[in-house]
Parts: sequence; C-alpha cells; structure tokens
Amino acid sequence: MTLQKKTTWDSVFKKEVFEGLNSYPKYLSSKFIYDKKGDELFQDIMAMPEYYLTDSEYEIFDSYTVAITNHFKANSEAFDLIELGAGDGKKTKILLKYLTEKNIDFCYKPIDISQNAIDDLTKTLKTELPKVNVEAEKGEYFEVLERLKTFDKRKKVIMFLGSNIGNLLHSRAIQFLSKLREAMSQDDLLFIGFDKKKNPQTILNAYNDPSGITAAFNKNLLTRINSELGGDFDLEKFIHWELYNPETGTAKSFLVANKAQSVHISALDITIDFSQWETIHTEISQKYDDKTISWLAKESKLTIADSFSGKKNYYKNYIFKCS
Ligand code: AVJ
Repeated sequence: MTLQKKTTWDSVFKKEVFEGLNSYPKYLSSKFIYDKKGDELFQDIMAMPEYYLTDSEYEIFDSYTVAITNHFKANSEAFDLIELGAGDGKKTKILLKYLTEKNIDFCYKPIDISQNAIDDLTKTLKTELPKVNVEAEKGEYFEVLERLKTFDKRKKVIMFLGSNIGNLLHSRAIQFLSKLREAMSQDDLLFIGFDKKKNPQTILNAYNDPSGITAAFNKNLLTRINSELGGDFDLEKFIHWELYNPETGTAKSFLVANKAQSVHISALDITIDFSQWETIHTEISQKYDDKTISWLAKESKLTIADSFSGKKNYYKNYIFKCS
C-alpha cells in the first residue's frame, strides 16, 4: 500500500475515497452511490416487493394527508416546504397535490445530493403539478444546514423522509437534528420518517434481494470509482453482504473481497491491496423503536407534536417542533 500524505483534494469524493480505502477496516460512504446509475438503481429498489419502506411511507401520506398538512398550514401563513434528500419526490407529491388543490400558499424547496435527481424532479413537477412553486437546490445535508438559516423570511417546514436519517449513527443523527433545530424558528416544523424495528427477516430481505438489485446499488460505489477516478475494481471480485442486529436496530452493508487483489486508482495515484475476505463497510440503515425516537428528539431539544403509523407499524412519520 502506498500511503501518500495528501492534504488537499479537489473533490470530496477523492478525499473520502482516499481516506476510506486507506483505513483499516476499509469504508466508503453510501452518499457516493447516488449518481445517475445509482438513482436508477434506488428507483428499482423502491419498486421491489421486499423494500417495504417506500410503500409504508406512501400509505401514511395517503391515509393522513389532511392531518399532516393541517400541521403545515396551521395559522394559515405562507411557508417554505424544504425537503432534504428529495429523490424522486413520489411520496411528497401526494402532499404537494393536496396543498395546491386547497390553494395553500407555499414554496417547495427540494434539496438533494444528486443533480440528476434534482433535474428529474423539477421536470416531472412542471408537467404533473405545474401550479407548485419549485426552487430546487443541489447539496449535501450538512452543507445545506448553513443555507437553511438564510430561509428565515417565512415559516419553514423541513421534511426528511424515507428513513434517510437511518444513514446516520445515533450520535451523528443527534448532531444533525440539533443543527436542524438551531436553524428552526418558533413555529417551524420538522417532518421526519423513521423505519421501525420489525421481524429481522423482513429487514434482511429488504436489503438482500434475490434479484441482486441491492448488490448492484452497493457496488455502484466501485463503478463510480472506476469511471470517475480511473479505478480498476473488478466487480465480480466483491460480494454484497448485509447484516442486521435486532438489538441495536442497525443494518449494515458491506462489500466483501472474495479474492486477494490489488486495485489501482489513477486519479488518487494509489494501489489498494485487499486480502481475501477483507471488507469495505458502505452503508448503515438504522431501524428505530419509539423509545429511541423520543430519546433522539429529547437529545436534540425537539419535542414530538404528532406521529403517524401505517397498518403494519413498519414505519412511522413524526412531526417535531422546537418547544
Ligand atoms: C435511501 C438511505 C433510506 O437505507 O433504506 C436501500 C438506501 N440502501 N437499499 C435505506 C438503501 C439499500 C435507503 N435510504
């Protein structure tokens, strides 16, 4: 392994790939999965029968449209509806449609790490819901937090859906929620989705589909290193592995080298050695119980205003407020 001391990188991707692959054990952040191909694979995941999360949240939005939006439009002042990690906005459209039908005054501000997702969403909204006022932005969660503070003219309703919070371990989730809390004024709300603990087999099946879509999604990290950083990863030499701990509620994804190998990444000027069965940890998808959610809220100085569950209790949406 040639570990060079590099202090400056011209992209976050290069910096984090260098750090993660030079660590022991190795890791790569799941946020880099989402390019055009990664977005498409995530669309395929959401359409899989095993991936219950999307349908569960959809069911909640569909059943409680009125109750949810009543919180948003309380006091009937105009508001900014800010969505972090908007993706394709499929579920959000239920709320957007209802709000426009009721002539509620709001501006929809979707924010996503994927420029591709932002472009697609803006395009589909223009045709499907032309009346909605949309101002999309590209950005990472933590960097977007700074920008949020500048949206202080009107009431803010911040949405963080799809159990995207599950990509953060509790300590980082509290850090993130606390920062959101700091950016919130008195009447602002945080509308957030949590995937719940359930039969461990149901969870494993959602992240380990027999058709290999999740494996391809996970391996898109390697594909991106190959195409964007001149890497020579052989995708056949890695297997997708999923682990779920029913006690902590943490699901973890790995890529496991099935052969000893060396991988060269030209843009980083490094060769990375893998021994057989060495791992790259790629993603965490945290599952929650009510107690843990209350604890996270309390630690972040947020209070629970309301919550909504579907029939199977697979998933839960919460409305958090400041005080
Ligand atoms: C988009 C982060 C919520 O963790 O469930 C789906 C991503 N990873 N299958 C999740 C994902 C594997 C997803 N989130």
